[in-house]
Formats: sequence, structure tokens, C-alpha cells
Amino acid sequence: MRIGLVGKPNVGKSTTFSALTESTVEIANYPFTTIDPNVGVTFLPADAPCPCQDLRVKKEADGRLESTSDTDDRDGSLCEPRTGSCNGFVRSVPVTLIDVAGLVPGAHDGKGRGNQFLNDLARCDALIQVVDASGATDIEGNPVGPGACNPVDEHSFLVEELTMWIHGILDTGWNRGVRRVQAEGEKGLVLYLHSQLTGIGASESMVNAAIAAFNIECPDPGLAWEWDSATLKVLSHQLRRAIFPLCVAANKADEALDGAWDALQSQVEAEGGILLPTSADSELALRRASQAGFIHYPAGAKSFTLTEAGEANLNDAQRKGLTALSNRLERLGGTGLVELVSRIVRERLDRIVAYPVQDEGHWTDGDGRILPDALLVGRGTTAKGLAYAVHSDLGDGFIRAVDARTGRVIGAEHELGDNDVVKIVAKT
Ligand SMILES: Nc1nc2c(ncn2[C@@H]2O[C@H](COP(=O)(O)OP(=O)(O)OP(=O)(O)O)[C@@H](O)[C@H]2O)c(=O)[nH]1
Ligand SMILES: [Mg+2]
Repeated sequence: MRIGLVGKPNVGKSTTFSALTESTVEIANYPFTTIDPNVGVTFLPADAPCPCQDLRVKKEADGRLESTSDTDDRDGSLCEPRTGSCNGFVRSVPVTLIDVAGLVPGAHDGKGRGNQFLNDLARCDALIQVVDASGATDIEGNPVGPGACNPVDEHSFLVEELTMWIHGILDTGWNRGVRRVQAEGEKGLVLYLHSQLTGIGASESMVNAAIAAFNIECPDPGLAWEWDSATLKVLSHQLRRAIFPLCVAANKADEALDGAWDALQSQVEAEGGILLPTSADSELALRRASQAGFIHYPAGAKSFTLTEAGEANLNDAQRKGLTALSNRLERLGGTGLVELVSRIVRERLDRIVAYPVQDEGHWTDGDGRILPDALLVGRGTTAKGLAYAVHSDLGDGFIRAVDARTGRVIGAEHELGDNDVVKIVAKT
């Protein structure tokens, strides 16, 4: 599960990345602060309670475990996540984020940092465009003050650049490539497009969806190898929609005028995307205060409270800063970041969480670790698909699986449900 952060320079991509991955990267108020991509992992709270809740209920009923005490700092959670955490049965699941250099108009012609770095976004399941909702930076990211740019323009040019990136990949060798598959008709065209675009994460069903939309837009396009650049661009636009569904973080919402993102929101939602106002800066400050032990701020919460250490150690300036943050959170209804990524994963990408284990009785791995992994997989993923998601050897050697909740054997093609606990039996 990978999500890429894109947008013009100086909008807060790296701030978003740093806040969500709790890592330190370069952030500054000028364009092209980031050149090499940053890759990291963020953790999102799973929708359903961690299966360790069921395990606790079972163990307590069998008299093998005392009920949770008030002083339990994990609020009853029993699992031992290899990565992420689980408290009060709220399990966090990993999502990889990629933060790249800013994109400027004309990037496909080499402007700014060009668009070659977009290859770093290949194989992302979705892209988040970060826009500057405060409108204080121009289209190239220079901080020039209010009214410098508006989010709709930022979005339009980004869509154009992504389309031109795909166009650039197709344009090379189009004529020769398409002639070679002409005998196979539309099927040949799909296979050809798929082969050209697998490198950027296109699946055959994405290509099919794009061709269907293209056929409606261009009902009589003529022979494929004779398509001119404009026709190829229409196709590239539909391919962009299918391969990289765009959602938007209307960032710097803390400094934006009310309604600054309304027009863009309608546009993005009309295309099936999601736009939420965000304040990456606030999320970063809150995560840092939480890491320092001064506040309780569960990821994505709409408010925070001071810890005992916070009450005892914060100086006046820090208290003032936190009060200002608290007011911001109230006004914006949270910083929006975790909510945006969670909604993309759930609504746009339709992911479920599966828990692979080695011991179907104790729900542990080979080392006795309880529910060590929580994997986000696509709805419709089969038992064998999960085996491949864990490790290709496990997929190749797949024999059968066991639904650890019911103890029933399930076959390779069995579709998993959300929150399933699954043992995979494979040849080694
Ligand atoms: N007011 C406000 N400022 C923000 C917010 N998020 C980021 N900033 C500021 O915006 C500036 C740019 O942030 P970066 O995260 O470096 O932006 P970027 O998009 O990664 O920039 P490039 O790497 O140059 O493309 C910095 O001064 C941040 O502190 C926010 O939510 N609100
Ligand atoms: Mg950056």
C-alpha cells in the first residue's frame, strides 16, 4: 500500500510526510527544498477492533486471563505488533508514503526539476496532491503573499503535467508499437498499453477502464497508429484518471480564507476523489509535543490533553503555542491528515485488514508473538493472494489456509473478509 505526495513546490508535502511518518526531513519556505524523494511509513488506525479483543474475551472466559485493570497502559490490547501499535484494541496498520520534489508548469518540457522524478511515484496506489489553500505562493511555489495563486489552477496544471508524463511514455515508439498489434484489434491495444505502462503501476483493468472512457469521449478515433498527439492526449488523460486517482489535501487551511477550497472540492469530488482541508504544520507540532511526552494526542484525534509531564514542565511560550493549536483544531475539526489518508484507503482503494498467523489456535507467529502483522489488502483478496502479500515463497508454496476464527480450512480462491485471522500452510 503506497501513497505518493505530489504538488507544486512549497505547499507542505514534506511537512505532511514528516508529520505522518514522524521522521525528520528538510522543510523550508522556498521552492525545491526536496530534491531526492523521501520514503517512509505512516500508521493508520484500522476501522475494526483488533482481533486481540476477541482473544482477550476468549481467554478471560476460559479463566486464562484476568480482566483488564485500570492501570493497564494498553487498555486491554494483547497483541504484539512487529510494526505500529495497538492500544484499546485500536490497531495501527502501515501505509508507505513517498514525498517528491515539487512539480511546476512545463515540467514535461524540463522546467523546474522536470518530471523524471515522477518515476519515483510508479506503483503508488493513489496520489495525494497537496495544494496551498492559503493562496500565498505563486504557481512555482515562491512565497509572494495572499492572492498569489488559487487551488483550482494548482490542480489543473498538475493534472496536465501527469497527463503529459503518461503521454511522453506512450509517444515514444507509438506508431511502430501499435502497428505490431493491429491484427488483434482492441485487445492488442489493451495489451500494448499495459506493457508500456506496467512500469508506472497500470493493471489491465485500469487500461480497460481508460479505453472505455476514451471510446465515449472519442467515438470515432480512426486507426490507432495514425492517432495524432491530441488524440493520444485524450487517451493519456483517461489513463491518468485510472492509474492515479487524485485526492487533495487543501493544506495551510489554518491560514486560508473560508471557502478557499470549495470550487476545487466540487471539481475533485465530481471525478470521484476526496478533498479535505489540512494543516500539516499543526499535525507536525502536535506529533512532536506528543513524542516529547507533553500531550496525549492519538493520531487523527480532533483534540488533545496535557499529560502530567506537560502540566509540570511546559513553559509559558509552549503553553501559549499549544493553546493556539487547540483553537486551530477546534476551528478546523482536526488537522485533516490522518482522516484524509484513512478515507482514501477505505473509500477510494477499498482495503481490508488481514492478520496472517502461523498458529491458528493461539493466533501467533513461529516465535509465539500474538497477531504480529496487520496487512492492508484489496477487498476480494484471496487466501493465496494474502500468502503472496506476506512473501512470494509463501504464495508459490501455498497448499491451503485456515480461518483461525472458525478453524475451518479455506482454499486458495477463498476471498478474505475484513479483520480475518488466517493461517497459511505452504510447502517450504
Ligand atoms: N501555515 C502553514 N504553513 C505550512 C503548513 N504546512 C507546511 N507549511 C509551511 O510551508 C512551507 C513549505 O513546506 P514544505 O513541507 O517544505 O513544502 P514542500 O511542498 O515539501 O516544498 P518543496 O520540497 O520545496 O516542493 C514551510 O515553511 C512549512 O512550514 C500548514 O499547514 N500551515
Ligand atoms: Mg519538500
